[in-house]
Amino acid sequence: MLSLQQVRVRLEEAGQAHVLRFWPELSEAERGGLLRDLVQLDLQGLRAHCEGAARAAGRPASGPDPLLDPVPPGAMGSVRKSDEDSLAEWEREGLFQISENGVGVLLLAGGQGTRLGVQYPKGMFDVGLPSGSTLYQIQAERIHRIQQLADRKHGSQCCVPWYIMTSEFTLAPTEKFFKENNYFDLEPSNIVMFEQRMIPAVTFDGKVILQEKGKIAMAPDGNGGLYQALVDNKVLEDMQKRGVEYLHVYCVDNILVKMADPVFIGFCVSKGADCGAKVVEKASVAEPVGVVCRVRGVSQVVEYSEIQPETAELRGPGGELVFSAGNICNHFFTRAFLQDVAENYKGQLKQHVAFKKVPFVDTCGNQVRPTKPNAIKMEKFVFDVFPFSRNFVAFEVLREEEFSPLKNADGASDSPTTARNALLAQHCRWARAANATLLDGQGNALPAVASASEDNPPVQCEISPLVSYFGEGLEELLTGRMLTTPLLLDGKRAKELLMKSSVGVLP
Ligand code: UD2
Repeated sequence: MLSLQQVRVRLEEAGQAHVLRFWPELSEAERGGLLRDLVQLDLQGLRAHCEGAARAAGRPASGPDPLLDPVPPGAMGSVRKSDEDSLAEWEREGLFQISENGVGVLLLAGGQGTRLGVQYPKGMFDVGLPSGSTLYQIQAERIHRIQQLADRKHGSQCCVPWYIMTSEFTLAPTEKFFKENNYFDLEPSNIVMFEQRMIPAVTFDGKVILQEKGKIAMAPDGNGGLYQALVDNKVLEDMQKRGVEYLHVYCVDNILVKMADPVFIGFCVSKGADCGAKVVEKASVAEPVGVVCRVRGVSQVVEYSEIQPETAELRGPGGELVFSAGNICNHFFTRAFLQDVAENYKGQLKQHVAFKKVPFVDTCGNQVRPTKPNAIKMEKFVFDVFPFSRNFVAFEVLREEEFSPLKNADGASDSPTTARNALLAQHCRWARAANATLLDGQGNALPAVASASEDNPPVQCEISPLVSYFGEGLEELLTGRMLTTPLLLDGKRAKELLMKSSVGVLP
């Protein structure tokens, strides 16, 4: 461990001596904490980091827009445009790989969820479903079910390990939550939590910000911090030990996420891809999703915060958006590709600049809450490795089946209400496709509504992923049944239904 003197010298060399300005006033505990934080920092890299941030702040934003091209239609797979046979073949391939223990899932859960405004990790959020399930619970149940589907088909006893990238903010509460929930009945040794790095927020002139007299303002290094975190925490070695060759990486807040989706995995594997991304058609010009496109012929994502408005607004002859392939933070990687990135490319990832309001102590030691952005946070993005891929594929999926993110509090788009409604509407469709009639409390049949909204919420019909992952297996439970809502079709209820052979109204 470095001594205070050594830290002081390094801070001076990095032009950051002010960080110890309040040292004489700090308690022993505060000194210990600050020293620990400083020792963990890459002090040698700090100067370059701060200067880079300051330079970036001084530059006018300039995107690569003139060089952008949409992904050619032929280069993109699509659920909508593929025939039943191809979809079935990809699903078969995906389930086979899962049954061979060849597939893992990796959750990006290091974000702070500031837009949603909760003080705990987003995965712990309960969107108000009849089951009261949190996002973590739903995801865990999908892992159970996909393992079961692969086992039934192949007579295996497979495991889909769940890698979870957390940050200083989310690790402890996530660990505690999983423990309290008995790891959602998954085998704890198959859940691997690890932490991404944090980096300091800096002022526009490149000075590390003191959030308190004895505390530096730090933030996670973006979801592209994944690649460094994989190395720091020996995750690729763990994958290799388990025989995991394919990884499905996804973001925490999409309530419809199909984890280890066999169709997507099978599509990517059969195309020989080393890297892939699911996309949905953008819903509007301003939808906050990156666009998958090509820059000088190389596939990559241009993030919503960086695309020029004129480019985002470009339309084709039929009025459709030219850049319509919306990134939904669902990525496929082979282990070999991740290894290549870890060894050769992770240092080359672009640094993205975000301007934020970060509370700080001024030179006199007063606490200040800025009203306009005063700080730069540098972030890496998980998709910035796409240009290093040798065979990148994009796969377009149906929004109503696969994408409803929870980003904001109620009252805005992508909220708990929109996420809840998207899931319930999907489950109503599944129940009706299985020929069930849904009834209200008075026994009246409920009509199917074309699209749910806040004023016109979907019927309360929830199907646990333990019973069905993508609508499969519901006929034997539901066909010809009249079911009173609110309905929660969980494992227990499914057993009851199986036992009742006669068709009738069930409470
Ligand atoms: C992400 C995508 C965007 C679009 C959108 C869809 C990126 C960079 N952008 O934007 O193109 O697909 O999602 O919902 O992927 N996270 C970490 N560590 C961090 C920061 C974030 O693990 O340091 C996680 C976070 O917990 C979440 C995911 O990354 O699971 C996406 O982060 P976000 O919600 O801040 O991303 P957003 O909505 O700006």
